[in-house]
Amino acid sequence: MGSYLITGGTVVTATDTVAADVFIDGEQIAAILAPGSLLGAGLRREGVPVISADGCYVLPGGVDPHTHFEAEGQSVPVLDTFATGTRAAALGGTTTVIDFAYARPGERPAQGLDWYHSKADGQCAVDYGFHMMLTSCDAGTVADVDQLMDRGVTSFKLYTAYTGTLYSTDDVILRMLQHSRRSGALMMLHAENGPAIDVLREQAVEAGQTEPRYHARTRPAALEAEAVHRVTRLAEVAGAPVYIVHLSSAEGLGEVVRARARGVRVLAETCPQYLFLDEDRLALPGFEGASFVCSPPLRAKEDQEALWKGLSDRHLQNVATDHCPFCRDQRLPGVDDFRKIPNGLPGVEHRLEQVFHGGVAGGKISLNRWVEICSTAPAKIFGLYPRKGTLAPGADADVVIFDPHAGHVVSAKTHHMNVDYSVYEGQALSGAVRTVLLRGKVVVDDGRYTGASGDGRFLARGASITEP
Ligand code: DUC
Ligand code: ZN
Ligand code: ZN
Repeated sequence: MGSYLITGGTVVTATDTVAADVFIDGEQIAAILAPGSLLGAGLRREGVPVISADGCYVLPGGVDPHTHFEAEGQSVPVLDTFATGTRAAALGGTTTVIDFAYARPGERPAQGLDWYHSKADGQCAVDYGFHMMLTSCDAGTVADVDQLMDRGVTSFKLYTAYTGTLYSTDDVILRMLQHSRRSGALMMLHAENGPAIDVLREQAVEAGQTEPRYHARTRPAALEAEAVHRVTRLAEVAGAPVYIVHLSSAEGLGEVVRARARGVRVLAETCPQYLFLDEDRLALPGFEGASFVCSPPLRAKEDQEALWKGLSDRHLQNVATDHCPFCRDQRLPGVDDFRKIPNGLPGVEHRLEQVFHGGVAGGKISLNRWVEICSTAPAKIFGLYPRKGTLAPGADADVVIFDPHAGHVVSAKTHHMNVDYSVYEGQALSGAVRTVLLRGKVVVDDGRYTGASGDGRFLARGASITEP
């Protein structure tokens, strides 16, 4: 690990946009100074390598707080491993991921965490942490949470959907929120009304409505909004913050906005699929329709506009990918029965570029807000800031050099995720990630991967900043 001087770029953080040079010493940022001043201090004579960022933005590495690598919880396994998925993340400028660990039936969460460490340790191309899914809560779960907090897992996912498997009842959710208030753990909620969805699914199947588009019809936005309302009210009663994962709809967002107006500390993420894709995709014939199944489902075009506004108005804090890819063969058995299609879409590689493209180039958010949404806010919310999420002396030297004038077209032929199709096939993105450093090591050089599996380290996370 040596030193680098990044020159000629515009340094962009959540708060500032300045022409500056970045001096990296070992794994950390050593200094950010006026252009040329570090060279003038004799660094060139000392042989410090210079990376030119002329015409580019220089920003903190992306933090994607929602991925599922090597997950086995659905009917078929996710094919992206920690090695392949994090490599794709690095190529897209994401230098930290937080994946969802879970315990297998009959095991405690601590065993689930051991299992996830055995999958990820030594394999990752970027730094990584874990959330823990809490799915069969009992009297011992509070102690489980405390134990995991001591091991650097400080956020936990509960479900109001998937009755009989992942689902938690309101009493469990309230108790966990009350505990989170005491312990500082952050509860994350998958907010859709599972029992009501079960009724709609049963009725659709009885009526012979089993094509992929009925996946969306049986999970309407009203049932997301209902669950968001309920869990934010429970958080209000508990006096605890709550984080809504993969928020997909204008109606759901409305409940977030109302809860925040009441003073509830609600944080929420949306995902690229809800910003760029709409429910019409599910009506495409055959595999095409099946290839867009995720939960919550894709919504209407108007929802996309509302979500962008939510990001710009700061009611939504993060864009996370919920990367959970399944290939064609894994989806085909569900072409005539949506219940058999595994839920989830690929996307970990494109988030930074997509939010720049749709948000900054699209005139919806500022450069600083882009960095905040993709890096700073998730680092704060998930206990990684200021080590991650900013460019400042002492922060990890996770740096992205982003060329706003370059561009590329997304395609399964050229992406690096281990999945044989892209839901964004043909999307022409303005701007491209050029060079990426992970703790001072160049892992992407001019678009080519130069890192190695095992470059990434486990991140034991601290307490959340819930007012980022
Ligand atoms: N929730 C997720 O977070 N990912 C995949 C499917 C789901 O329901
Ligand atoms: Zn979920
Ligand atoms: Zn997910």
